Amino acid sequence: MNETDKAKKHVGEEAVLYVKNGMKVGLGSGSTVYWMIRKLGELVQQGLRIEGIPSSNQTAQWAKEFGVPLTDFSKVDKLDITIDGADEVDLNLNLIKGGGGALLREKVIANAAKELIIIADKSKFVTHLGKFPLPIEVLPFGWEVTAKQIGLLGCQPIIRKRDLETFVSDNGNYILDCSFEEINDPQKLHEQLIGIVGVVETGLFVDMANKVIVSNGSEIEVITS
Ligand code: ABF
Repeated sequence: MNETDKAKKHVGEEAVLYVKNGMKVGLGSGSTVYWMIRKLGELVQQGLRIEGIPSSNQTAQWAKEFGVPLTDFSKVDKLDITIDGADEVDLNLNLIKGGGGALLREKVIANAAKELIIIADKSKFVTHLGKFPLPIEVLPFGWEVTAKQIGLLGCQPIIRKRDLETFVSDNGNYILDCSFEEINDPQKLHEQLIGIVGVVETGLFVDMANKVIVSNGSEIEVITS
């Protein structure tokens, strides 16, 4: 296991310390979250009583595999905590998410939670968001015209592909990866983007994270907003 993977495992396993009996837990997506769900499964085996709401089909599959009970928003109004990964974290704990394509449901579970905890290896930290191409979920209908309007804001949107086919999110939408290079005002950019018809959601999570648990592979640091 390389240093990055060690760090992902480290923060993933550390995050479960924040999960208490009886909690409703938002389960994020991605390879860091994988370690969190695996550990949560062990705790459930030992008697921890929780229910999770997954942010992707992949996460739901891992939860089933590791024995983490699931529920849904027809039975739950508020989540106690959501734990999720990120692609970039800035100095104000604003985030770029969606590299895995699950940003819309990730934002729903983040928004429904009393507390959002982000787990990240050290490499995710940046001074300014934007080096990582911003994922934007768009309606398939007319995506070409939506992409042109997004482009006017200073990027060249690239339609995400997987195995040469257009990538389709769990919600049946497309993802545009948009390199802005340096995002100086994430809130403003999010508002401009979400105002474009055809944009379903952006991967900018502004002022949402309460804590970021970060590791370099050996040491853990917890940064609180
Ligand atoms: C999710 O997983 C995403 O928002 C983000 O794209 C990704 C982080 O990836 P990983 O944990 O695999 O590095 O949290």
